[in-house]
Amino acid sequence: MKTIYSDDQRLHFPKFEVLDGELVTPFESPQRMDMVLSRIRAAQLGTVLEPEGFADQAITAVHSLDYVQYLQTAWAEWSALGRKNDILPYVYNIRGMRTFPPRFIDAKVGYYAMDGAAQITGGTWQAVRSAVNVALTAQKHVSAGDRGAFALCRPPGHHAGRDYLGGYCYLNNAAIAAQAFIDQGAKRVALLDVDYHHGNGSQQIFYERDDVMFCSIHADPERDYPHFLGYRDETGMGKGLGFNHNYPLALGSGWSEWGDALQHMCGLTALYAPDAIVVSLGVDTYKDDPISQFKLEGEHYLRMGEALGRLNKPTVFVMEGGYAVEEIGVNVVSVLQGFESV
Ligand code: Q9C
Ligand code: ZN
Repeated sequence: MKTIYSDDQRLHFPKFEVLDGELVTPFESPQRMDMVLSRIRAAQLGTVLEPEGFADQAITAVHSLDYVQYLQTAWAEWSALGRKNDILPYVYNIRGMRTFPPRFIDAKVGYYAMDGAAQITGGTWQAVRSAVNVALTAQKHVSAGDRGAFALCRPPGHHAGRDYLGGYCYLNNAAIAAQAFIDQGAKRVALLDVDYHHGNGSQQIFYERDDVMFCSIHADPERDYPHFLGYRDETGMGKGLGFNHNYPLALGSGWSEWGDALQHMCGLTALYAPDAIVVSLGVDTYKDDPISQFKLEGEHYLRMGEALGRLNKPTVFVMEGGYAVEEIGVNVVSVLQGFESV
């Protein structure tokens, strides 16, 4: 299987994040990509390719134009005021407030943010934009006949909604890849999210649509991030009703619970009969993940890949979370090898 990867994705590296009220070194680091790349090479998974370039149109098909322009210009507007630190909101656009798109940078920073875990730095736009190219290049290879391709995206994307960032995410790489299949003529695409956290951005983007089915297995949002979306009763709206499926699991869940949810999700996916599948591949479900509380073990990633492979559809894997840096490479590659083995 081909891997698509760009060094430009290293240009984003915020100085800190908040964990339990404390400033700590960000878990979402460039080092994560090194671990995955070195395992891909050691396991001889396949060639590692640079992304091609793609027009912004593929992005504005799922994100609002004003939001994309904000991401692109935020650092220039911020630093023009003499500011040197990474961009972090000091206000949020909460219930009952004015919701017109603001013009001044400080208002925009709060307006387009879901939380404070997605700072914008001087290199963020270049990294985020190249991650989109990585996802779209993988999509292009699959569209051209590859059975599977791996988009080693960073920063991740599944928490980014139509017009907001959050949870280390800026542009929704997986949603952009799914939409690209549709724009190229696919009738149905399944977006399967196996990251530990609910893919709130992906859910929002496709919530009222029946041409992209969104399914997510994740930590119960009552107890873990993103808290305000990802409950079982969110099943879609309008013509999207019945095309959104959430599997919230209790903290501490292991393979017996997780594997059951996967089996159910794969059953629904087979019935949906998609033309293509996009997998939001987070491996923060691992037992030793520093910010997560599921109990999956190494062998389970192979099982996961086999189950996804048995769906027997053209599949794009898009990297999301996974922070136990020593093991994320092994676990990601196990999923991809499991997929290829069936
Ligand atoms: N105690 C992804 O995995 N902080 N994003 C949560 C929970 C934000 C995770 C802290 C986690 C975002 C792509
Ligand atoms: Zn996650």
